[in-house]
Formats: sequence, C-alpha cells, structure tokens
Amino acid sequence: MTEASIRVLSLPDVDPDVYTSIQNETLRQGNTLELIASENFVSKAVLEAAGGVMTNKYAEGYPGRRYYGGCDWVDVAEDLARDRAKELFGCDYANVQPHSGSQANMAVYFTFLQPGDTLMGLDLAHGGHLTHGSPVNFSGKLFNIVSYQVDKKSGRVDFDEVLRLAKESNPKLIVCGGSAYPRFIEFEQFREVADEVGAYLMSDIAHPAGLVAAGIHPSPMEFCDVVTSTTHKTLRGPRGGLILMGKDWENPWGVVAPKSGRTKMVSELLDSTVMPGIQGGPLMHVIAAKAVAFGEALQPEFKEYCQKVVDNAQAMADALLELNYDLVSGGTDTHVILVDLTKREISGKAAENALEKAGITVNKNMVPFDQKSPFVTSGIRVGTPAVTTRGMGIDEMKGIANMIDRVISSHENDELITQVKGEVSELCSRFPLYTDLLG
Ligand code: DSN
Repeated sequence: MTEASIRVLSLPDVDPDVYTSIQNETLRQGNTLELIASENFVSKAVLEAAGGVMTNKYAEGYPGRRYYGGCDWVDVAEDLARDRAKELFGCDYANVQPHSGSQANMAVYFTFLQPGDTLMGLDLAHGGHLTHGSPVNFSGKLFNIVSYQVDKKSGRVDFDEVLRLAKESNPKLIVCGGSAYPRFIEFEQFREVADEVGAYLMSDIAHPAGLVAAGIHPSPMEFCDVVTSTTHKTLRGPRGGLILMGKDWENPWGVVAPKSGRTKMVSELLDSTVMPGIQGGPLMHVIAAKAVAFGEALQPEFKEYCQKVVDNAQAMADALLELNYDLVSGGTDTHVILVDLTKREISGKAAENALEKAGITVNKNMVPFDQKSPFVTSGIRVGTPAVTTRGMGIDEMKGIANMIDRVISSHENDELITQVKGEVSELCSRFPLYTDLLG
C-alpha cells in the first residue's frame, strides 16, 4: 500500500475484515436490547470527535505546558473538556486525561496512599469494583484492603459495620461507590465515618455520573475529598476516566515545589500522578469527545434523559417484582437493577446466555452473599441507560421485563427463545439506532 492510498482509501477498501466486524457490531447494537448497566450509545458528534485526527497527536503534559510542539488545538479541546466538567459537576478541579476509570482510581491511590496503606472499599461481590480492593487487581496487591459489605436483609451498605471496620483498621482512604449498587451512594454517611477515623474519602461515581451531573443523584462534591468517574456510562460520553475535586487544597503530606518551597496543591499532585506517574500521552481524540459529551450533558435535554433513565429502571424493577423476582435492596434509585436468581432454578450465567440468544444483553453478576463463583453467579445486572437513549419508555420497560421473565422461566425452550427474539427485533426496529452508519 502506498502512502497516497493510505490517505485516499477508506476502511471498507483498506481492511474489509475490520470493516465487516464494525458493521456487524453496528447491526448488533441496533438489533438487540442493550441492558448492560455500564453501557450507552454516544451521539454522532461524540463518535465523530473520538474518530477524528486528534488521535494522531502526542501531547504529554497539560494545556499550556506540554512536552511536544503543535499542541495549540488539542489544548483548546482539553481546556473545553476540563472547564465543562467543572461546570457540569460544580467543582474546582477536573483532570480529563485518565484513559479509564481504573486509571483514575490508580491515580488517586498513588497520590493519597503509600504501598501497604489501608484502603477500605465495597466488596466486589457486594457491588464494588475490581479497583476497590479485589485481590486479583493492583489495588488488592499493593494496599492493605479492608472490604465492607451490604446488609443481608436490606441489601444496602451497613454503616454500623463500616464504622466498626474503620475503627478497627484505621484506613487512610475510604472508597464509596461501586458497579452494582442500585441505591444512591450515601456520601454524607461515609463522610461521618471518615471524619470519625481521620480517613480521606474518595467516591467512585463511574456508574451514576450522568445522574449526578443532572442533579438526580446527590452530589459527592461537598462530602468527598476526591471523586473519580468514567465518562461512558450514564454520562454518555466516550470510553474514558475522570478525576474531580469539589475544592482544591494544599497537600497535607509536605510535598513542596522544588524551587520556591511552596506547598503544592493536591490538584498538582494528582496531575503529576496521572502524567508522568501512570500515563504517558493522553488520548486527545477521546478528550475531544469527552468535551463534546460534557457539552451535551450541560443541555437541559440531558436532565430529561437522566430522569427517564431512572423512571425506566424503576418501572422495570416494579414489573420484575410483580413477576416475583427478588431484587437486591428491593428496587433501585438509579439506572441499575440487580436481580437475585438464587430462588430460581437458573444461574446468572445461564440466564445471561439464554437472554443473549433472545437478543437481550445483560451481564451475569454476583449478588451479596453469593454461593456461586464469579464465572457462574446467582444474579444478573440490568440497566436502562442505553435503551433510554434509543427513546424507549415505561411501556417498553414493562414489555422487556415480561420478555426477560419468559426467557428465564423457559431458558431451555428454543422455540420460546426464537419467539422472544422476534419480538425484540420488532421492538428495536421501532427505535432505530445508528442506521446512517450502515453501509
Ligand atoms: N466493568 C464496569 C461495569 O460493567 O460496571 C465497571 O468498570
């Protein structure tokens, strides 16, 4: 292939195999019901920015102080992303460079903690995240982890237990938030515990970030020392991470600027932990797409969208309860429903597989006090951000709950699954997605 042809030819001509996989993925997204709680469908504008020429640019450093020339325009994009993030969340500080939520969490841990320090987080099997201290994750390997759990009866964080554990273990950092916690994160109660034991408090709002931005979920800014997030779940941006602080403050660890002897701000330490501490070149195309998504989230329509996400989740939860399903915590305040299948004769894995055959995508998920392994599980996690983006509402949620029930109740009945698949196709065709991207 000549240099000229690289410039002229487009994907179908250059690489039909990859082109076909992308086309088929576009079709899959359009023709199935996406109920994975951490997924969403970005706008064409976000896709365009994420697929644009900023992918070509090295820009190690931060706007106005880069290690590379030619950064004027990527600086504009990153400043827009940072300013919009601060406006969106009502905070003093935003770092939009973390490649993912895990990188954002790593940057906070490496700023606030030393290896071996004690970190408290929600147990993965109780709705937490790998980076909140799982033994198979860097967090579990580098820090002394104390995991708190939810109460067996209420399915909510047990604050008596959190306080007891915190007093016993003296954590330096407490992490709140998770990946499968259907209720509002209790920032204020965590703050009380953190204050009682002199710990820092970080919230990971990767899941409800859009709902926080829309003012539907309480804001962590007043209560948490530092906040991390992803940008691609309810926030409906490109895949990536984010670090925020409601208020910046002088670092308490005695780190000073080498020449002036000035005590550095925590924001400066976080910035240097992200780059050069744990990352090199930022993904400028993704940062541009984050700016676009934050701009979209600042519009009044985004608040309406987020309200519908929650209304839809509650309608789906109510419908599942009526169909006699057990839901962890009895329902949801957010976009997430955690269905406990323990009393049904089906594992999370089998339910996920049967639903996938019917064109309904969910993920198997551990439920609190699960007796099955993470590869099998006793639950499924269901979320409404993506179907709500397609324009589906309460009636569709009731219909989907009914389809889920039919598949789970007869998961070995191929005829029934084929019938539901037809209903899924018909429903999807009424809410078209990305049809203009199909060749
Ligand atoms: N894997 C994400 C989720 O599905 O919630 C969290 O990182």
